[in-house]
Amino acid sequence: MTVTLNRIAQEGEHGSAMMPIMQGVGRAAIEIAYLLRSAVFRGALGAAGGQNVQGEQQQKLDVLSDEIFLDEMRSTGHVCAVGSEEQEELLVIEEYTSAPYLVLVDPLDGSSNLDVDGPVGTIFSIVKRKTPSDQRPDVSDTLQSGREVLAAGYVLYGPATMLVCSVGAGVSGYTYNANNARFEVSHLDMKIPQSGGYYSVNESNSAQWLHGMADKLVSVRHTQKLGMRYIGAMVADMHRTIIKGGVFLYPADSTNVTGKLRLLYEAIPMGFIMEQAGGKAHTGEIPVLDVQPEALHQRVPVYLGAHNAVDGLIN
Ligand code: AHM
Ligand code: MG
Repeated sequence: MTVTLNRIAQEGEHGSAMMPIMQGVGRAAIEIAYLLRSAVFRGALGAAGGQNVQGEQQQKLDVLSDEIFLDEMRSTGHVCAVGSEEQEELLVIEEYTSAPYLVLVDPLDGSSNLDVDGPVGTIFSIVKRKTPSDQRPDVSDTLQSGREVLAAGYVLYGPATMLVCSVGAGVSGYTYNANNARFEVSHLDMKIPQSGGYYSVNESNSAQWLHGMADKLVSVRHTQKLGMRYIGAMVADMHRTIIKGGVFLYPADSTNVTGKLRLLYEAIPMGFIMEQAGGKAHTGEIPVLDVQPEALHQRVPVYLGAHNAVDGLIN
């Protein structure tokens, strides 16, 4: 029998509550995957003409993916608000302001790969609201540490579209089967190998890295015999790191002293998945999941990978 995303309902303490939202993520993923495949024919490649809150050029596909994701979260009826990389403010879902959950999302991560038909992804996490259900949800509901996350995951738009997720009871990978329009379980209980694999980082920044990171990386890659791979899309680099081992990092540097990647919708969801896959997720100071968020678009340095590889870089 085909095992689909419905399997999530039987997992862990929060599986049944998370299942409808995961199904919504799955529907958004199918639509975004189709959008990506057909973008060139629909004139949907290229810049949208605006900037997001980080001052980055928005691509048309960033904007369209954001709309799709928000629409599918609305359709679940379980989500009261969405915090997105593409939206400066928290987006309240007016039809369901009393719903129990909020979703944090980077709808189209790695969008600089779009011009070269390279892999991109979606990253998300789900938290329970803190404000009472008869109040309007606000940004304070999003400022929860990774220890309070109920579920998280990512979608990888590669040769196949994969949804990798966790409800806090291990990590499973589902691959989209276009023959029956379903995500079918393809990777059970994903665990990162604790030796070997690759280091993955934008090494062109190494002269600006802080805390002796360039020397530490040379040492770790020699002692642990790591190869090197860098796709430049966090989802694809993380996915390879979980499957092959090693470490993905985006350290602080002299221009970006708090790193580049965003805490709430990049670092925390990926940290949650990495810990659930038996790996380590660290900022260089504390575990990623222990950081108490202060703002929706806050950034942190990240080191995600096998224990030895991460330890060699942060100690
Ligand atoms: P984005 O969310 O604007 O696409 O930026 C995040 C991406 C990550 O996917 C990737 O790890 C990183 O930026 C790559 O940055 P760089 O081009 O500096 O190596
Ligand atoms: Mg991103």
